Amino acid sequence: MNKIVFLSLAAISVLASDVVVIPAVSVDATSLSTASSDMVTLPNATNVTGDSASLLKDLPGVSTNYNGGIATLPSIHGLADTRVKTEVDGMTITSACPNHMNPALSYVDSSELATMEVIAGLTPVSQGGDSIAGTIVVKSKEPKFATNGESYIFYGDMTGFEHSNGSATGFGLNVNAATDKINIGYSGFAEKSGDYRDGHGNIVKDTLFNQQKQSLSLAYKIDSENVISAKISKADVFYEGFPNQYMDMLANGATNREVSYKGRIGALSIDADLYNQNTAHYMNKILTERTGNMPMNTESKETGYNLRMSLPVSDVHTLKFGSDGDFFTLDDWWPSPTGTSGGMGPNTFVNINDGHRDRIGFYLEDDAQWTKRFSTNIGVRTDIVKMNTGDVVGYNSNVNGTANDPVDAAAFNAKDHKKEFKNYDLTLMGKYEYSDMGEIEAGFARKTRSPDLYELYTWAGGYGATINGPIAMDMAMINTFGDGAGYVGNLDLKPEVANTFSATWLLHDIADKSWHVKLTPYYTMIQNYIDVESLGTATAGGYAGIELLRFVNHDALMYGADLSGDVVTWDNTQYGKGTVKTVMGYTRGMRKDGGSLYHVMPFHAKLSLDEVKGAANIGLDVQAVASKDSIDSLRKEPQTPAYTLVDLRAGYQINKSIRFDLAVMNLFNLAYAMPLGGVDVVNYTKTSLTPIQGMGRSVDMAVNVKF
Ligand SMILES: [Cu+2]
Repeated sequence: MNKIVFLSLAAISVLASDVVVIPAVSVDATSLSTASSDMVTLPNATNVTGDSASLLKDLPGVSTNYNGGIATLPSIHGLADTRVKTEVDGMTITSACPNHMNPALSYVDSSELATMEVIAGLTPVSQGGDSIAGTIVVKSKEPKFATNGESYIFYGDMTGFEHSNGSATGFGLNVNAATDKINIGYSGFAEKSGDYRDGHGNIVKDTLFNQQKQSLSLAYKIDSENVISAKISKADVFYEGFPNQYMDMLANGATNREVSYKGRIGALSIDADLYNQNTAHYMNKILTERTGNMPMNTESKETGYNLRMSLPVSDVHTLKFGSDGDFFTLDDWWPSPTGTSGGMGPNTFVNINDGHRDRIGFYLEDDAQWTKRFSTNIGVRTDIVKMNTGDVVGYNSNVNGTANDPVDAAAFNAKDHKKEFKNYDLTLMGKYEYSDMGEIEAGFARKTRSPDLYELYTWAGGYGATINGPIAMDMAMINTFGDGAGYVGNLDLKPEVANTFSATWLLHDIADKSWHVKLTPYYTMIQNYIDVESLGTATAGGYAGIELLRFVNHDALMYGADLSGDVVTWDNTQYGKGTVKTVMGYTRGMRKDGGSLYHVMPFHAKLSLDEVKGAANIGLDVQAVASKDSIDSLRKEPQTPAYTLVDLRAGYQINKSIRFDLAVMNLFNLAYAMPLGGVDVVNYTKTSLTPIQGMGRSVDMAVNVKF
């Protein structure tokens, strides 16, 4: 376990990176000698979850946007979703849904993972591309092989968990059998939850979900330095409610295949992945939660590769170079629920017809260790993004005098849809260890993200039609932001380019063991930030009163700082080891021509006390969040009041293989509105713009058995 964690840390030695180690029952933080990385250990089987992105929420620089029960969107320094580079075992998985209900991390459960690492500050180009925020790197457990003359090994673990709030239950199983050459593994995970209750005891409707995942893996150890592996995974969500969307997910099935090679030829290290995912996504309304019928389908096919190489060329320089490509096609269509009568028929509404987004990237990076205390990382990369889409059609030309939407469809079809973006990124940073107790890393990064298919190609309401009730409904179906508004794409969008200046200052005791403090200030100017302009307020139909918005480029500015630290407060045989930890963050984001950016987390701070004695541990977390006063007026983002949550945790390692954990989340059953939850359009009216209420008290239990 330690070795796996250590290896993945060594791969990205950036001062501003942070790691969640899962489940890391036995990992000792001090075994990780790279002072350049922090890690957050989760000595708690209650952290086994199918919503693995939620585990990142306590890392410096990270906050999370509510997105259903199991599709949380991580946000780094106020930039979320497609702006964050997310890599799962070397793969890029793109959301195949106009509301981004199935982002990359929704396909992994934490029980199969070894590490989740976040680079919140400057990102080396080898870890970047087609993103302007930081990078999240998620790695599955590496296969083990029989050693020391054993003919085979058999190992694995299983976790069962239960959360009182929402009556959630889940089960994860990992089994591996290996000889000294071959490892065969199986992982299964199933999880189900009902609607949770808020701090007032009210049920928050449409927060339920039910999912299942399975994977089979095969690894072959060619020799001590070369391993080739293959994995096939099948993930199914049977239902998932989205109270901040007008639609729910009623089915999401994805099949994923991957082949990987990790090894070394002479001095050259190679890390290569080839992958493919097919996704079929279906939205409608969960009828126990809300009424209506509007079938919406999305299908995507994604194929990609990732080739990373590293070669030490002198005592000082190591060259890193490689290429990655991602080839994504998507269809998005809405069959008529009413046939020939009514406004949603007789045609099938074609939202995106054979959309393509193909990206190919190349990078070159120099890691130089000039002296024992001074190192630099300089890199350039280019990404070429080609996009195109076919012709579209609305539900009808004119039924009952409310056409839906021949004018926009004809005008959109008459335009050229083909786009090519040639982007380049640059990273320059240096790290100086100025004493045995302190080091500083500082530099500059230029990063670029091209628009996604929905931002560029969704068309209803944007190409000349007078927006009537049915068109406002079409627009409300496009909303990756949970803000209750309706959106239309824009063929003229340019890629967004972030220019970031950032520094990370790290202080620690001489032994680098008993205390650490890390401060990361940052300042980012974003040219052509993909934001919105108002097309007005819907005046007719079932969506009257909602905001209608078009994606447009705006220049924007973001700045802020993260502070984190930990100190061992006592360590003796009588009381065990006590550690106090803190994480706090402040971010401000604004459009240059006025107004605040959407979904920027207000100032927040968390203080944790952990006590470990022998086989037992207890912990207390206090999380304080300031009121959200900086809001995006274009999206009518609601303000949210300040709140403080208290969680209690306890765990006991019964013997070598069995561990029991208990947590009481939101101990005082506080009622609070989530600052990044979006607006609740299921429990409240569409136009009341009421923020989603957070979860009230929950008693969570988990048992983990290793074998
Ligand atoms: Cu969806």
